[in-house]
Amino acid sequence: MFDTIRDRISQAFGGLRGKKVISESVLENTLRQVRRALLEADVALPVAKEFISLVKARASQADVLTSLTPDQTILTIVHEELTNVIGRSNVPLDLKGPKPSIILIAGLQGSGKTTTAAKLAKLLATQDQKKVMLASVDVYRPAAIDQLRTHAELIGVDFFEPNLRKHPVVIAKSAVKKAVKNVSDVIILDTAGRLHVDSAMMNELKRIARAVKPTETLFVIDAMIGQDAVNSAAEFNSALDLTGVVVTKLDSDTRGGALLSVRHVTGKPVKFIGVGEHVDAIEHFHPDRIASRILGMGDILSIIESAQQKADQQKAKKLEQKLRKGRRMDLSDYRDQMMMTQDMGGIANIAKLLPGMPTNAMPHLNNAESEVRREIAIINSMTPHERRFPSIIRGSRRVRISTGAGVASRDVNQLLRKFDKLQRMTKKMTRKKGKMKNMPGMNQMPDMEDLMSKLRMR
Ligand SMILES: Nc1nc2c(ncn2[C@@H]2O[C@H](COP(=O)(O)OP(=O)(O)OP(=O)(O)O)[C@@H](O)[C@H]2O)c(=O)[nH]1
Ligand SMILES: [Mg+2]
Repeated sequence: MFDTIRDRISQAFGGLRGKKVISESVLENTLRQVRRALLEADVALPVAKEFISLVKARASQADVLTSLTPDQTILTIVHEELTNVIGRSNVPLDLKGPKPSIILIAGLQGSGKTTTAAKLAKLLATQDQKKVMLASVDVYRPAAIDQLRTHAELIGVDFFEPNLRKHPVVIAKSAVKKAVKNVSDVIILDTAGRLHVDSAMMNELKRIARAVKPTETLFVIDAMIGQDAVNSAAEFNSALDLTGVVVTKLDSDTRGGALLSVRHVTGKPVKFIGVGEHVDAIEHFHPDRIASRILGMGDILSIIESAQQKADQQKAKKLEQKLRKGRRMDLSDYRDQMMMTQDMGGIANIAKLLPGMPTNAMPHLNNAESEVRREIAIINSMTPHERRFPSIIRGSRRVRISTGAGVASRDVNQLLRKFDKLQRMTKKMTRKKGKMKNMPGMNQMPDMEDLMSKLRMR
């Protein structure tokens, strides 16, 4: 997904990377390339134009170009504005009203309506434990009903058997009546699609909507169609009171234009994306994550999230409190910090997850990791008293510890020297700032913030 646009944008930013001073003309040139990348990805022209002008206005401010890291500041602005264009934040379905909630699915032929209806049914039934009923008013294609029935059976949700001789509006009403009787939480109404927007289809949809008053009216759009899809989105939006959009087929080799434009064109949030033919292949849409993907920031956010979850927050807090009280960090605290790095999967493993990690950085990271392991072994060989007062470690104690840890005496010395330095540094830091930004011991890790910002520039 988005491979081409990502490559093009990354090329555009290549010229900024690491620059300490960025002139107006370099900025101009970069944004021109970004604009071209967006248009090549089939992003609607007004969307691309507005996006670029917003970025330009913010990036041209003097404090950005003269900031310490103008390249990163500009990329942050681009990320924020791109997120804004595609929707700011995730907007979930609003199913809080009286039951049953009615979800009407509309869209052009083959856009993925029936598949999406089934995917949503499964999502709501399994994740939200809703009692779901699937119904179709697509009387034009006999196979359409069978297709939805099969899905309902496979997922294990209720299915409304329509009377195909009746008009779609009548079927829709009966389906809702059945859902009420059935005490369903949600009924999902699948509709027929046409190749192009035509007034007969739109009238029928409008009549269905008027008859059943849907809680959610979702427009399903095929990401592969590009500009045409965006035009049809505008037409559906003016005919129906859309509450959201589902962009499908994002797993295919799409250029991404529909996804990037549809929010701007309709003013309606993309609520879900379809990422495959399978009934599980649906995701809640998170604009910030998609923006990160497009800007080649990969899944950094997810990585940070999981690292944060794994890090032992309590231990870190305890140490911070201890240091704030003016007490010294000892070697047990240091060991806790080191073990936390290991719990997070090790430095090299974390780094491996980062997209575009330079391969020549790996040996260095592996070294850092084996050093962490060595240091933990050394500290494990000490007595609690030695961990608290490392200055007593000399002569025979040092020999005992190094033998116990299976390392050379100088490794013990090296750790002690390093720890002494660290202790003095943290003392200074806590005294100066009253607040610790970087946890001691973590300085062994590559500076993650720096690393991330470098990776963002790739
Ligand atoms: N790769 C991929 N294929 C999808 C996705 N969603 C739907 N499809 C496929 O697209 C084709 C059309 O999907 P349907 O759900 O039948 O589309 P529809 O809008 O109901 O079509 P009509 O009822 O004929 O208007 C099927 O082959 C689906 O498997 C998706 O997210 N990814
Ligand atoms: Mg269908």
